[in-house]
Amino acid sequence: MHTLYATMGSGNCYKVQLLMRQLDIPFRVINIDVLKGETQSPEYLAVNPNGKVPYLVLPDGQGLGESDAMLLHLAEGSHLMPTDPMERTRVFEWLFWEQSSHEPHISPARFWIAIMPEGRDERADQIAVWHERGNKALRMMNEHLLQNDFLVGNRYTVADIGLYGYTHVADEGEFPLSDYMGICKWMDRVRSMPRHMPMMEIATAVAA
Ligand SMILES: N[C@@H](CCC(=O)N[C@@H](CS)C(=O)NCC(=O)O)C(=O)O
Repeated sequence: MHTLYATMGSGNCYKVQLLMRQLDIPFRVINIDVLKGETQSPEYLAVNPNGKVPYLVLPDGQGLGESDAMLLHLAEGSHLMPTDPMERTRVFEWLFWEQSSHEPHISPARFWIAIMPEGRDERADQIAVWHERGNKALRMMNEHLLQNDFLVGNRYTVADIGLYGYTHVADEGEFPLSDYMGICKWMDRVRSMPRHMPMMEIATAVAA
């Protein structure tokens, strides 16, 4: 069985859980509380020296970091991973873009606004930059989704799961999601996919 080290409320952890649920891959979750600093404990650093979640331990005991590497590994050979070379390249393009131009702005803004609001005031300048850059990313995604039902090949793929992770909670970071009609309609389509489960429900279901 796969073991996922994860923290509640993280889009990076959620997307891996969602993919495993949708592909019916059995897994267990070990909760690591980021807010309590557990990612930096000696015990956790012995598992994952990079000190981040998610971290996936495969059935053969190998460990894997980076949420989007996990998505690509788990989706390989399934209906969620295209076989056409150019479509596969587009999947990589969206997932690399997610980690370089989307998540690094949306995730910290959400963290300091919705999860640790006591740290918000002292980060006002940084939050303004995250808002500017995050909205730039959302505008680009929105333009694409006004013309296409899904990110790659006009069907639901692992790229949609990767981008859904933080996009669907961007409003918690005060990104005006309702202004992005292409994204809103895409999120409805993602939510209508078989075995979809919301972030907090999946965390509770697996922990139970
Ligand atoms: N690029 C990594 C980012 C992982 C990451 O930043 N994880 C955060 C939680 S979402 C974390 O572990 N923070 C705690 C820490 O850095 O100690 C991925 O996609 O998995």
